Amino acid sequence: MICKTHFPIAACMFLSLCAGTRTVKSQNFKIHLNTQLKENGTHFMKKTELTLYSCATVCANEEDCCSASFKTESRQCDLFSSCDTTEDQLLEIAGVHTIQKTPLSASLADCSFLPPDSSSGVYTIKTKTGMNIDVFCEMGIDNGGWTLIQRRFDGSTGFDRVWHGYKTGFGKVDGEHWLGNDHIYAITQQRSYKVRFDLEDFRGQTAYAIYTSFSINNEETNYTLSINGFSGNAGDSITSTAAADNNGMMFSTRDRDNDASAIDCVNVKGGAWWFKDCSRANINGYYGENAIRPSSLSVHWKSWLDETPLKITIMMIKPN
Ligand SMILES: [Ca+2]
Repeated sequence: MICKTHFPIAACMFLSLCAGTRTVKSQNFKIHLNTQLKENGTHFMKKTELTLYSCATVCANEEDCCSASFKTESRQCDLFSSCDTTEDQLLEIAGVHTIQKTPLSASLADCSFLPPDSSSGVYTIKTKTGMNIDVFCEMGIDNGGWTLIQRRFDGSTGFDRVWHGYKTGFGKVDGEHWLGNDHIYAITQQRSYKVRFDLEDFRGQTAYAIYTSFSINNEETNYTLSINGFSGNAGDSITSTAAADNNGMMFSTRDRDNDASAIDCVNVKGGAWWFKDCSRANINGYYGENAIRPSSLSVHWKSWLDETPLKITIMMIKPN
């Protein structure tokens, strides 16, 4: 159980508990201390519970429970079928605490906010800046909680896009896609993030790379990349060579050459990236097992399999 306290007004926690053989749902809560709701809707259950949190767990497991009150002295846990989330509905009463279910998406700043037993899939996150973004949350790899930035697996989505496409994102979030540089910026401004690349070639070989620090700046800087701290078994194709060190580089697309090369890197690498002169990582290149000539245009990760085309690429982030 993760418990984030924002006393004295409210506490927020995730519950992920097991009660016998019952399926226990996870739920996000707001907890108001020494406060009771004026209107709690229909009272439908009264129980004795040891703690405020076990009372919240009971509410989590009841489909019809929207709010609960817990009296610390008598340990009485009352469940109600509705609730009003406005602050002026609260009465100050010592020793009574109000538990309110809140919509899960309202508190999701990225996929790491999901309870750990959540399924991989599409969720709507809301950034600190108020931006609602549909993202794919990967909950099965490396302890889950990863927010996808990029994914390719069948070549159904073209990645040869202009600036505006990479700015706003393209493809389908539950399929092949680029999340969008404005979205990546909004997410990575919130906390300190790491990034993970998962790669698979057409023979089924897999490898990964993790960088402990990852963020991009805003469009005024052409989404300048900050990345470092490599680990993994794919080798470092992002920062390992001086000529092709992507750290600190601006983003380039077919219609915007912001690289540090005399040539236009997009012409030799395809796709779009934080090219320098140019890049050894090329996950936004041209997709295909055999058809890509020259091979420098292919989807590849040079430090792992040189310019061998890759079948699957995933780029995803999670707070450190
Ligand atoms: Ca250039």
